Parts: sequence; C-alpha cells; structure tokens
Amino acid sequence: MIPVRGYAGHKVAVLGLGRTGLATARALHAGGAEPVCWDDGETAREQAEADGLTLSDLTKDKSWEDVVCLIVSPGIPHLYPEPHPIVAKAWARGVVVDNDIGLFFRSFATEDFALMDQPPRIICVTGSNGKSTVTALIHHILGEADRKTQMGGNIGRGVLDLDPLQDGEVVVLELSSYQIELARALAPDIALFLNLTPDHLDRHGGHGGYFAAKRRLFAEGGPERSIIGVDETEGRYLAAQMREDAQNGDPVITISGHQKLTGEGWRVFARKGFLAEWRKGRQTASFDLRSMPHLPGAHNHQNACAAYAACRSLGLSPRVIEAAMARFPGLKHRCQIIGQKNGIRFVNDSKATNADAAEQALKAFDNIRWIAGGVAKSGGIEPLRPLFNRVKKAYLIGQAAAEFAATLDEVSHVTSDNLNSAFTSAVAEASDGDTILLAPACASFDQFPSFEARGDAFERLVHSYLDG
Ligand code: UMA
Ligand code: ADP
Repeated sequence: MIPVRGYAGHKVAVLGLGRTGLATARALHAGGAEPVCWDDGETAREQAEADGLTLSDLTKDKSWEDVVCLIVSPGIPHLYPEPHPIVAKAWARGVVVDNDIGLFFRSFATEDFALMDQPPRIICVTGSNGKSTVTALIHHILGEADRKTQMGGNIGRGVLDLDPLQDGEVVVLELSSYQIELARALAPDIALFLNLTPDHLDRHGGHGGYFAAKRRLFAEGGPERSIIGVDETEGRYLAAQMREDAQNGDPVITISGHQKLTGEGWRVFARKGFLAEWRKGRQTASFDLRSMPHLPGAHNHQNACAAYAACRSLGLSPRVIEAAMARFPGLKHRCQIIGQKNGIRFVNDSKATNADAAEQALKAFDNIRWIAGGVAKSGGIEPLRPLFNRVKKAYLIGQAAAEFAATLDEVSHVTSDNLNSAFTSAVAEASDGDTILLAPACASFDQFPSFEARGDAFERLVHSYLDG
C-alpha cells in the first residue's frame, strides 16, 4: 500500500467502497488521515464496516464537519449526466474533490527517492480500446528484461494498493477517462494515448468531453515522453500539440496500427504484420508480429507498437523487446487463444462487450463459428455486417439472440439456450481450419455476473473438450 501524504490529522471523506474506495481508505489511514466512508449500497457499507472502516452518512450535513477533501470512485458520476449529490454537496461547502489517482501522484515519491540510483518512473496508458492489453504487455516485457515493475489502475488494482516504489522500478498504470478527468495531480514520466472511439459519452457530455478528459494526461504537468496513436484525428492533433510544446529532444513517439508513418520524428508503426521503428530519418528496427502467438489481429499490432515505444523510451533494446513479446501469454478474455484440437482453434474474447471490440476479433480470424449474445448495446451487431462473410455460423445466446438473428438474416445461425449448448453445437459442427470464437458483442449480465465469469465458463468448456 502507498500511504497517502498531505492529510495527516485531517478528516477525508471517501465516496464509493469498491476496489478504489477500500484501497483509498486504507492508504489514507496509513498516512495518518482519518477516512470517513460512504457508499450508496448497503452491502458495500456493511462490508466496509466489517473490514474496520468508519462509516459516515455523507448525505447528512453534520457528517461534513472538519472534512477537508472528498475522494470519489471512478464509477460515480462527478459531472455528467449530473454530479452525484454528495459531490455537489462537497462543491457547495468548498471541499476539495479529488480521486485516488490524484492522491497517488502526490504520495508515491518519498524522501528515500533522493538516495536512489534510479528514481521510479510512472507510465500511464489511456485510450478507448486496448488499454489493458498494452498495460499488461509493457509490464510483461519489463519483467522479462529483469526490471522491477508493478501495474495497476483501471486494470483492476487500485493505485494506492500498489507496494511502495523501489529503486529503478517502473509502474505501469492503466487510466480510464473517469480516472484522469477528476485527478488533481497527474505527472506521468511517459504518457500513452492509444486510440479514440466513442465511449462513455454520457459521463463526458459527448465525444469532445471524452477526448478532453483523456487529454488531461498530457496537459497537466507535461510528460517527458508522449506516445500517441495517430490513427484518429484527435491523436494527430495531440501529437502536433505536444511536439510544438517541446523545446528540443524527441518528446513524442507517434504510433499507428496500420499505416506507414513518414517524417523526421520518432515513430513506430505496423504494416502488413511487421513492426517498424524509425528515428531521425532512418529505420532503426523491424520485426515480424505475425509470429507473436498471443497478439493476433491488426488491433493487437497497434497494441504491440504502443508497448514497444514505451519500452524503447525506457532504453530497452529492440531485440529484448521482440523476444519478450513473443513470450507474452496474452490477457485473459481478450482475443485469448486457449488452444487447438483437430485443427479447430478456440478463442476467448469475452471482453468484447460491444460491437466495436467484437469487430477486432472478427477481423483477426476467419472460418469463424461465432458465439455471440447477452445484453445488447444500442445498434446491436449491425455495424459488423461487412464482416459477416468471415462467419461460417453464429451460435446466439441470451436476451439479444432474437435481435442478432434478425440482423444476421441470410448468414447461417442458430439460437442456443446458453453458452454450454452453443459451445456443444459449435464443436459438433466444426471442422479443420475453423475458429470457435466467443466474442459476444454484449454485456454478460443476463446469464453471468461479469464478462470474466462468462470467459471463465467458456475456458472450462474448452479445456474439458481439449482434455477429453
Ligand atoms: N457507487 C455509489 N454510488 C453510485 C455509483 C456507485 O455509491 O452512484 C458505489 C457502488 O455501490 C460500489 C462502488 O461505488 O460499491 C463501486 O465503485 P466503482 O464503480 O468506481 O468500482 P471500483 O470497484 O472502485 O473499480 C474502479 C473501476 N471501475 C469503474 O471505473 C466503473 C475499475 O475499472 C478499476 O479496475 C478499479 O476502480 C481499480 O482502479 C473497471 C471498469 O469497468 C474494470 N472500468 C471502466 C472501463 O474499463 O470501461 C472505466
Ligand atoms: P481496454 O482496457 O481499453 O478495455 P482491452 O485490452 O481490455 O482494452 O481490450 C478490450 C477489447 O477491445 C477486447 O475485446 C479486444 O479484442 C479489443 N481491443 C484490444 N486492443 C484493441 C485496439 N488496439 N483497438 C481496438 N480494439 C482493441
């Protein structure tokens, strides 16, 4: 845990008692502050109290006496569609509103840093899709290169839950737009912006607000190196701006998942399955990404470019990065190749909870036996129509089955009761060269508690078939 600095002897309110809130309350306590906690959910409150935390009903004015700061969890709206009433109350009372990321950046450095040979470095990864993959890939490569490293943030571990930082360590943080938008301190050494497609628009008042939230990672404090995906307009704008801001050196590495990048600057791009690095007008490295077993598809080539650029910024050699990437085990539930039998490949992309994410999986494979369905997002699978020719047959489950069946129309499909029967039908009908792909393009909540539980269930089915 990283004890929070700057609030010793003060009362700090903590709103939301999930992973973020619990880690924050403990870290505040360790730093000498007095955390007073609240959650709208009764179960979360009971759990926190059982864990020894002090509850205080922040909906009541009397609970705010002597409170100097309110820490808000990322899942709780602080601005759009409208501020949570407790956030509004803090503003009205002139209480500072911050989050765990802000506290982390104020707290991670200690007096010991002055005695270290190499003070720790912080890499922050943001973007619409691929953040977790890039974060885990950077963390993996650093580990393979024998660098001390930890990862946290939106990937599932609250940042204040990380261990105190050590000499030479590199911390890789995945940050969502929610987390970046509210943080009062943001000082990454390396900031990485992967890509931008519409998401979480209700929380940011539209696409512009969503981009503005992510852009704060570059605006506040100015990272010494920015790695920026330039496959969308926003990335190109940001890269140009960061270049103009810098006096000298190579402040920006531009990356692309599919186009050759030209010009004088430092750039890393993937084309036709090859990664290339160019610096000062000449090619400095190139290797084949198609041989990386757990980074399938063009979207993962964008992720590979991003992770490569981050590791090059830290001084790792292309050869070391390439070898480590080849040993990346993949991230569970993201185009994860689980195994192969009788020429049939099994892929778990349970994290594909919307059409955008499922699109990448459909592009990455062919002869697909596609298990899809659950709770559909607006628009369903209509945007995937151009890729239906890659689908041999669809096996539809959950609430969305009828809607997806109507969209699929002429494409071969069947409705199954559940994941189990969809899997059994797909295996019975599959032949050499087919891929059985779970990429639901839906949330899981009608049949599973989470996308992780859905992916785990699929993995168990695959393993029982592979071992059978
Ligand atoms: N709550 C309230 N009032 C509300 C809403 C929620 O009291 O109006 C309470 C809930 O009852 C619950 C708690 O807040 O007890 C949950 O807080 P949270 O939703 O912020 O969840 P955490 O467990 O703290 O997890 C958060 C991130 N969740 C969200 O951003 C929604 C996790 O990202 C992250 O891994 C974790 O912090 C550690 O940093 C998850 C996520 O879905 C994976 N992220 C979104 C995404 O990737 O699209 C952004
Ligand atoms: P995030 O953390 O941003 O949600 P993940 O790495 O967890 O991203 O991947 C989420 C989903 O998006 C997966 O289904 C995956 O196949 C897809 N995906 C991964 N990387 C990219 C990318 N660079 N561009 C588009 N889609 C991607």
